[in-house]
Parts: sequence; C-alpha cells; structure tokens
Amino acid sequence: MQTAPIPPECPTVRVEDDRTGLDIETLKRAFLDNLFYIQGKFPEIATQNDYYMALAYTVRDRLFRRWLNTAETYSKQGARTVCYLSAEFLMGPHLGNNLINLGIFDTVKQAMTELGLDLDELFEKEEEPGLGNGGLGRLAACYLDSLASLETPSIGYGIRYEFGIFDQDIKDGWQVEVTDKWLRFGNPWEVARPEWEVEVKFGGHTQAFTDEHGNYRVLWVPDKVVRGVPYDTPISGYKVNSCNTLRLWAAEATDSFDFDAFNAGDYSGAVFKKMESETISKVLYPNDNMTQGKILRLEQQFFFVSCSLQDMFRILKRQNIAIERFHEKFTIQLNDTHPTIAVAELMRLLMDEYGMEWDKAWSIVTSTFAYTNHTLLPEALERWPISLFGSMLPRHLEIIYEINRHFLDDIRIKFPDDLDRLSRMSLIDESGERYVRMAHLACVGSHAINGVAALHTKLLKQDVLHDFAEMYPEKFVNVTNGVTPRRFVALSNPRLTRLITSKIGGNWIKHLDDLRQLEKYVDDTGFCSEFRTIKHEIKQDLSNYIKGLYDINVDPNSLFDIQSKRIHEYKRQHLNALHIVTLYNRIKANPDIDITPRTFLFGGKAAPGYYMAKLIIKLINSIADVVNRDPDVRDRLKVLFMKDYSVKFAQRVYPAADLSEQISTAGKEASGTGNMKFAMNGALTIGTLDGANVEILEEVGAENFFLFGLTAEEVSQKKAAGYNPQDFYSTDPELKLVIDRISSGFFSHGDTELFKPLIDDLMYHDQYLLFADYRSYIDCQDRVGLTYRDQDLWTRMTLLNTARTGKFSSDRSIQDYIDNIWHTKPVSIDLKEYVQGGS
Ligand code: Z16
Repeated sequence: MQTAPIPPECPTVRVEDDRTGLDIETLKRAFLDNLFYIQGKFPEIATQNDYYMALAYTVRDRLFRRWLNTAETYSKQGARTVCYLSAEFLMGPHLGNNLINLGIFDTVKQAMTELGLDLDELFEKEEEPGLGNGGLGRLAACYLDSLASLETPSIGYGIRYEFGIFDQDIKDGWQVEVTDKWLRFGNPWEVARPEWEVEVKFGGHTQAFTDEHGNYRVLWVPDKVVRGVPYDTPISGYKVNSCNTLRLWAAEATDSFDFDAFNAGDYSGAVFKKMESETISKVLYPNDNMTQGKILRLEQQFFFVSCSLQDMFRILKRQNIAIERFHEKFTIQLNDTHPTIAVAELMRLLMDEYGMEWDKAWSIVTSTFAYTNHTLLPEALERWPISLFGSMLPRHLEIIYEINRHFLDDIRIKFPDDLDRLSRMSLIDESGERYVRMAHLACVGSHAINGVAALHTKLLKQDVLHDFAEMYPEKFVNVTNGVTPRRFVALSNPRLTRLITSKIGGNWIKHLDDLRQLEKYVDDTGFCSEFRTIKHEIKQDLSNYIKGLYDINVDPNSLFDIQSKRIHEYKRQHLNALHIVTLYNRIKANPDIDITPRTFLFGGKAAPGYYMAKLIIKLINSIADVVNRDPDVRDRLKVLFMKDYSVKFAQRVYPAADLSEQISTAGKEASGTGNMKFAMNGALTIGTLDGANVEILEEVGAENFFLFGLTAEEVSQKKAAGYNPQDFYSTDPELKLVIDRISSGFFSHGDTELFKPLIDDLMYHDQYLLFADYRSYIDCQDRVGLTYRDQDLWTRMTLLNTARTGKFSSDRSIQDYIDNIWHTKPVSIDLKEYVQGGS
C-alpha cells in the first residue's frame, strides 16, 4: 500500500492536550467532548451506554499516543517480534484494565463522580469480547498483557468472530444457548485497517511448471478467494509506554466474485457468495478440549493463519528486511495445534511466492515456530481427514507429504528397522481412514515444544509425545502457565490491593514475587483481621449481587465453596455434587448435626453438543432446588448455579471465594489457571495432584492446601488393573446412599430416568474415577469444614496463599518463554510530544 507522507515544510502539530492529558480536569473535558462529538449527545439525553462509550473513547485517545509511538519505534528498530497465533483470545472487558495499566483508575473514578456518574455502572455497560472458550483463550489474553508490560514487541493474531462464545441462560435447570451479539453497540476498542487486507485462497488444484531459471515450481489455482480485513486493538502494558497490537481478521467476500456473478445477471448468486465467504469469521466453535472435525473450522484456521503470515511478509517489506531473515524478525508461537497449518503455509509462501528452495525454506520454518500443547485428552487432538484436507488445501497436502518424506527418512536414520515407530510418528495416520495429525506436524515444524505445567510436560514426554521426545529431546521445555495480577488482583480486588500496598508498597503488581513480604504479617493480628474483614466485605458484595440476580439469600458468614470453569466430566463438577448430596444426607439422617454452613457456587458453560455436561448442569440445579428449600437444612447449605460465567463475572467471583475446587482426575487437567486466580485472592484450594495444582501446593506448602485423591500414576495403574467402580459403591455406604438417592428420583420429582445416563456411566464405566476418589474427597472436605471454624488458622492459611503465589504471574511465564524459546529483547518506548509534519 502506497503511503502518503506530509512534506517536511508543513507545520509541526502538538498532540492535543485534551487527548493525552491525565489530570482530572482534562479527563472531564475530554469525556464531555467525546460525548458530544462521538456519541452525538447532550448530557440531558445521554444513556449509560453513551457515557460508557464517551469514557472508552477518552481512554482510547490516551492509548493512541502510546500505540503509535510504540509501532513507530518497533518499525524503526526492526525489533524482533513475538507473533502469538491463537484461534481464541478471551480478552474480558477493556476499560478497567486500561485504566489500571495507564495508572489513572482513581483519577477517572473521581472525574466520573464529579460528573455525577458511577464508574462501576459504566463498567457494567461494556460487552466483553468473548472470543474464546476458557483457559486457552484467557491464557492468550493474560500473555498479551504480560508481553506489553515486559516491553516485548508482539502481535496477537486471531479471528474477529462476529459471534463469540454463546450467552448461557438456565431454563428449568437446563442450559439454553443464546447468540452472543457482542458487536451490537459498536466496539470502541478496535480500529479497522482495510488498507492492510489480504487475500486467502481455498480449494481448486495445483499445476507444476518450470520457471525461467529452469526450476520446478508449483502454481495453486484456487476455486475460492476470500478477503481478510484486520481489526486492531491496542494492548497496553502496566505502567510502561509500550502498547502492542491484537490483530483479528474478519472475512469478507472479494469484489471479483460479486462482479463476475453480477455481470452474469446473477445478483442473488453474488450475494450468496458474499454471505458464504463471511461465514468464515461468523462464529467461534464453542468446544473446550474437544475437536469436531468440521470443514468450516479448518477454513477458519487456515484463514487466520494465512492472513497473519502474509501480514508478516508485508511488515518485512515495509521494514526493508530480506525474506531470508524472516526467522530473525519473527518468532511465532502456535497456541495449541489450531494454527499449525502455518507450518505448511509458511513453506508455501517461501517457495511458491518467493521462489525459495526447500532446504532453505525448511530451515527458516523450523527456526520460526514453537508449539504449545495444552491437553493430553485424546478427543482434543486434532486430525483432519485427508480427503477433506486435500480438497480445501491441495497445495498444503503436497507440502505435508513432502515434509513427511523427509521426516520419515530422519526417523529411519535415527531408529533403523523400527517400522512401528514410523507408523506411530508419521504425519499421516494410516491405521484406517487416513488423517493428517496436526500435533505431529507442529512437533516436526517447531524448534521448541512446551507443556503448560511441570506434570503436564512430564506426561507429554511420557505418553502423548513420547516418540517425539525420544527423537528431539532438546525441543522439549516446560512453561508453567500464569495469570495477570493486573486484571485478577489489582482490578478485580481493589480492597485487597489497597491493603497489600499499604504494607509493602505497590511494586508487587509488576513483581509478584514481592508478595512474599506479606509473610511477615502472619502473626500480626491487626493485619490478619483486616485481611479477614476484606474477604467478608467482598462476600457480602457477591451475596448482594446474587440476591439481585436470583433472589436467593446467601450468608456471607458461610464458607464460599466455588467451582467455576467449563463443565467437563474430567473436571468433575459431579464429584462436587456428590459431596453436596452427602452433606444433605447427613442432615436428613440427623437434622441437628453440627456442620459448617456452606454456600456452593458453580459457574461455567457446557459445549452445546456435550450431553453429559449439560446433564451435570441439570443435576446441580436439581440438587439446588431440593437443598435450598428443605426446612431441615435450615439454610446451612445453599447451592447456586450462576448462569453465564464470563471474564467479567469471574472478576467478581475469584475475590469472594474461601475454597477453590480444583478436583480434576489427576493427569487430565493440563494446567488450570483459575486455580491460580483463586489462590492469589486468598482462597484455599481443595485439589488433586493435577496440572499446576502440583506447583501451587509446592509454593504455598502442603499445610496450606487441601490435597486429596489418586495421583496420575495411581490413576493409570488403577485403570490398567481393571477399575471397577462398583467395588466402591458396594463398600462405602455413604456413597451408596448418595447414588441411590439420585437414582430414586429424589432430586427429579420422582423421575428415575432423568439422571440414569449419568448414574449408569458412573456405575459401569466411571472413566474419571469419581468413585475411586470419593472417600478421599469427602474426608478432605470434612477437614475443610473443621478448619474453617478456626478463623484465625484459616486466615493465616489464606494469607500465606496470597503471599506465595508470585510464581503464577503471567510475567514469569512470559519471561520463561523469552529466556528459553523466543530470545527477544525488551524495547522501551519514548513518547513524542509532537507529531511532525514531515520527517
Ligand atoms: C483449552 O481451554 C485448554 C486446552 C485445550 O487443548 C483446548 C482448550 Cl480450548 C486448556 C486446558 O484444559 C487447561 O488445563 C489449561 O490451563 C489451559 O488450556 C491453558 O493452558
């Protein structure tokens, strides 16, 4: 695209104060100015949404100065850049986070108050971009925050889904999905950059030819071309000038299609083609840890990958960097296998578009990519049927076959005469219908492969990627996940933030290890009682909020026992439910029993096609209906399934928790990140030795963690030995009563069919070993209940949890990626006072 610089003799313009100033008077003036000129409203007729928009634009103006200076500095320095390729970015609301990062939260709050507005009410107006399912998408968002905060040049590349993760409603106890129209009121945080659009090809066939130098070349003749239009969102760093970019691609029809059809007199045909092209970025696939193998999903993946790589070539050209130095300019992180087609697409671009020969191209490719694996679950490992793959991406299939030919030769040399290994490791699964194995392609095409927690990386090397770990031991590294303390403490828990800062200063928000300094207050009764009071106030807030939404009273003095995450059998929300029924049964057997009052809160979405997960939601709601209204319970137990869990809502939930449920079957949860958010905010964890729980326990100390259940090793041994859940059912009377009550229709108005699929699965399969872990879980919960009665001890434990979670800052994770995988250097950004006319 041709740029149009202003001639040097033109005047120099000062960046206007009203768009940069951070003092309260300027902010108020700028806010009213935006209300007038952007929303087009006098205050008399403005809605809360108008005020939200005016404030969002006021904040955006302040980001722009940082954003443009950052882009210019990176460009001038040709800085090495991290490209984080992810099909999901679960960003959460932008406004509050940007206020924290700009250091103007309190000033803006004051400015709004002086204008008669309530900042918290304005926050409520923001529609969050729900462009992710759960952990993986939220991790990508935390990483962008840390990359900017660590002044690392980076671009997040993904898809601008028109509809993100569905909104969840609950009707008659069942989940109902509602379309997420997040763009309805406009999105003040994005800027379209149509001048940087690219074209993406699909389908058709390939043709070999010989070029003018006598080289063998391939031409791809597609049967469909789609345009990708980038939409950029500024990503501020915490108290630094750096402001990076999240670049999301929207699919649009190419004009040529419309034109051809239109000329042929086929107006509706032209419009249909247009609609069809645009479906590529219409909707996020709502599965967490499950692949569906749909054509549209592969189209989405190739679409955003091709757009992003072409964008990198544009940047190279713009910065006058030779194609041969692609891997020096860019390091590309593959967030799971979703963007793995990038390995073949970069080969294609280098060879077919830029005429590079195979070996040279392959060396650039393998120097560029690194792959993060996020799961061991077989149903989440992506494979594409060859037929589907070949008809959508014929050239890429050829390239993958060629990569495989080289790769199989390498295996033969390293492990002679091992035919089994060849078929196990091949990029093509040929055991039945033939498939492309995306994880294998990612491993071969990357110089680094990482798991997301120590245990997960160990199991990856032992099981799922064992052959690859033997072949390329030097590629494997662990990078334990982390979460950003800006959003999940400073923004979501202002009371705790104030208390901590009053004691140890505010440095911990950037250097989370500093929280260790809190340890010296464990015996300070004054501090501990403040710590406890804060938790109580936050629980009161959540309880008021719940009262408003559900008209249910939850007692802030009760133990808040919370499990919020996607609904999945391996996460075992139903084990939690079995505990609730156990306590309920104890009360029914002895109404005067002395039990610790508890509030059980659940939050999370089930994939729309995941029947068992939806039945678990129905079970929890059915148990809630009975427990909450039974007078024998005398309000000592409350159960609530909180609908439509989101980042926005999560920010209310983490600070209010006493107990964090992290109860997945050992070996199944790759890391978990909610576990970290709860612990930072001073909740105690009840958990298995799974994912990052292992490291949380290590950091906070076993005496400050409620551990139960089988280890990953014991789980696999038990399964190998022929696990029979009925052994547990028939020998544990409490478990038997729980199961019998549910089966009898006690929680389903006498309907014995409703929960039969769930109960039968537990009785006859129980692949996630709920029955095997039941007794250990219940006994551990009993210890939790007793410990909670000693409020001094409990507070001491929670304080030590907060103090010892420094390791779980995403700043630490990103520093690990930088040190061990990306090798990038920070670039600090100076802000110019003036915009030059010419340069
Ligand atoms: C996802 O959210 C995760 C893994 C995966 O393969 C696909 C999706 Cl959509 C999660 C893991 O389940 C979780 O343990 C982990 O903490 C998170 O990714 C981030 O690594």
